[in-house]
Amino acid sequence: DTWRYAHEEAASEVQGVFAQKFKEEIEANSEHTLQLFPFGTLGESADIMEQAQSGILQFVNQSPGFTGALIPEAQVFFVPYLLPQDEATLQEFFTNSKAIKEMFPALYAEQGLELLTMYPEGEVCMTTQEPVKSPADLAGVKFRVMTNPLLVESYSAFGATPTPLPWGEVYGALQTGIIQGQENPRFYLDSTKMYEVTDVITCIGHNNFTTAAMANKDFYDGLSDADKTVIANATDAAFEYILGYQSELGKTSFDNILAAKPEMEINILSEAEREPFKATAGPVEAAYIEMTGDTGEAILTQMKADLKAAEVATQ
Ligand code: 6CS
Repeated sequence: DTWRYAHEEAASEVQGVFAQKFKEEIEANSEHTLQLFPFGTLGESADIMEQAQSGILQFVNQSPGFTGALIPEAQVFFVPYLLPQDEATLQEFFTNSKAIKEMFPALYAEQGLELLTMYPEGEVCMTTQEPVKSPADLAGVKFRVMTNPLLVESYSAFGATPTPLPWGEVYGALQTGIIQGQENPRFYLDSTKMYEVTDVITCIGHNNFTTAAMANKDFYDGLSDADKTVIANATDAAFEYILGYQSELGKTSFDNILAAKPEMEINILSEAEREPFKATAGPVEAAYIEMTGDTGEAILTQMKADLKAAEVATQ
């Protein structure tokens, strides 16, 4: 059969490279072919999710930033400073997390989705027009966030005026001044040329961009065991590949940006400067629990245990 797979980025970006690897593995090990639809070819993130839920698409890659509007518990990835910056710990977490492997699949299943894997895309940093050294510098800044309520909560706590927008509107909104800031992983600030429409990059270590690959559940449940094995193996291969790929990519992003725009200001805030941002973690976590109740709290507790285990395993 021909299976259709849509994702939220360009073919050459992290989600595109993951999808390409997945496709190669499926096609090398089965009679099936995969047709890939990069960002823009079938609409915004919300559109491709609808298409996957309705079965027009067999596979979709969507970040919790958008899935959080559908599965409130997925917003846990926007509790600031929950995920570590240490690369080895982070990779160990994504490889073995019980929250991801054993708890999230049931929540995705309720939405007609078979969760295949979650993986990291790199450290998230802000880009703005003016320097950001403290939450006070974000006062009055209309800051674009992905469309989920907890991210709105989080950027309010950072002092900004959060403005949820689909990705396709971000560049133009920065250009025309409707918004004055946005956040994304390092590589994406480079590949999407955010430096053309903002002047300052600020890293406060508050998050790593998480994304997820999934299948339409009815489609998946109807597959033979052999096909399910092919999909599981292709997922593992793409996951393994992307861990190293995205890590390497993130290391050169700022050099590329400075080469394209030498006057770009890049500020990595110090531990002391990060303190007031870190202080928002408690209240945002409380807002998350209020939004998601016992299921959300159980996931948060498990994630913290997984993160602890990952830290111990990589020491
Ligand atoms: O900010 C966004 O909306 C986008 N960011 C990334 C890194 N991937 C896709 C997503 O749509």
